[in-house]
Amino acid sequence: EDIFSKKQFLWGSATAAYQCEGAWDEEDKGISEWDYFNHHSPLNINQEDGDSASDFYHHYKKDIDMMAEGKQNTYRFSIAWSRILPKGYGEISQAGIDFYNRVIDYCLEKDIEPNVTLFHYDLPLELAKEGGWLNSKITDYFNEYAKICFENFGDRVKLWATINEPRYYAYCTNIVGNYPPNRKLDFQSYFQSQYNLMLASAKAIHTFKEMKIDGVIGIVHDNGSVEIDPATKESENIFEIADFFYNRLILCPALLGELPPELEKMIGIFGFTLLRAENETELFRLGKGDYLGLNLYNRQYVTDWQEGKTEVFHNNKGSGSNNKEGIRVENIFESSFDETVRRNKWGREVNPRVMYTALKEIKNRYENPMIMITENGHGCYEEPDETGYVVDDERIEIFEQFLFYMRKAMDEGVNVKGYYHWSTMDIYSWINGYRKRYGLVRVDFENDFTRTPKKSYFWYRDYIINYFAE
Ligand code: BGP
Repeated sequence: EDIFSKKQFLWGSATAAYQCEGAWDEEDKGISEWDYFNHHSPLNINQEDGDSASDFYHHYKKDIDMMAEGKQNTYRFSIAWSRILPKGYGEISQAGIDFYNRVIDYCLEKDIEPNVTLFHYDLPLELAKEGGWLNSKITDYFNEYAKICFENFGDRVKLWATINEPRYYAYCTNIVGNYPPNRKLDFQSYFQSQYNLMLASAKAIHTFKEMKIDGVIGIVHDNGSVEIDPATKESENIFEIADFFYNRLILCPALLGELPPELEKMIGIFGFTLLRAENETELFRLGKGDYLGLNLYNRQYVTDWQEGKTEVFHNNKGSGSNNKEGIRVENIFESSFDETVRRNKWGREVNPRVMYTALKEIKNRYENPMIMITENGHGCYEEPDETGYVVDDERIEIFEQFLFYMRKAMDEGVNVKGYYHWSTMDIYSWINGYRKRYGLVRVDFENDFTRTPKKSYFWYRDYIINYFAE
């Protein structure tokens, strides 16, 4: 019996290793690029790090208990590559394998289906030193690491994702420059990293199939669904360009098993060169995923290039300013600003309708794939009362709207099999540290990492109960 018929619908929540585990150097864990960045880089603006994070490493039972009590039937988390392979390749850490075995087994004991992501930004430092995602050898390193995970956990884990948000990750590491290795406006590296990430994913998916693991595997894409400002003059052209920039290098390989047919044209427009694998056609064909994981927060609202030099607009500070977020690519296109849409303190659109439009678009353009919403949530500053309880009505309001639009898309035939709220409990936010909170459960980072469920936790629990009662 497969898990989709057993569970009917997967309702859960998600985290990522570096953002919640802590125990950054416990046992023989290797150092990741994020450990190094947060400890040594002057670009770590808030001087926070994930050394202890939410201390999930020692609190995982409590967190999984709370998922179960909250009626969640699945949990998405990632494996820290440097816990399994301290150097990224070579020697395996048994302590690392044991930790994930404990987490997986405890999930299963509580009837929580583990959904494992192999890579969520925390590259082993040794690999970063060898050029990271620009080194063409990385696709084989990743494949080896994936194979070790399949061998060790594939008997119990049925839901897998290779890589989290290759596009957004390539963007932050190469264009915005706020994620290590902090390259700025480096379009060449942006496109090459995406290509290498997709090739790595394809190889791992092929390995998974060859090993005949009983389960499904896919990749997780950030929702970059493109919408055109109605004032745009060359709307068709701009749509094609922006869609390539945000989506197509990921979605075509992931869902169709091939590179986008417009690749050569786009190489001309953006002016980059790609170092390509000789047998790429075969590799991408064999590396098509079983489903798409979609992290859905907002859309990409774009228009024609107006004027001015290439520039990125990214509000890292959470100061509440209402400035445009996005990019201007000189002579090509730029992000637009929609004044009518609500925004969070970080200048990002809070726009639940996009859940519906993105899902419909993917259904219509990519052969109606199986989809899981692997992340969706709302980050904000929060104050608990004296008992530690948080009345997060703002989160609940937005959460409800997102679910409404997801259900509407499902009613219209979009094949959504699961939903994971971001995040299970409060965790480290990559650039904004611990003040930007997403959790259904409050974590008191100053006080023994005490967990207190928020109002949204109970709201979600009741939502799930009602769903199954219908
Ligand atoms: C996604 C990432 C997550 C998470 C989330 C919220 O891009 O996959 O890891 O952090 O965004 O983003 P942030 O923490 O920057 O607000």
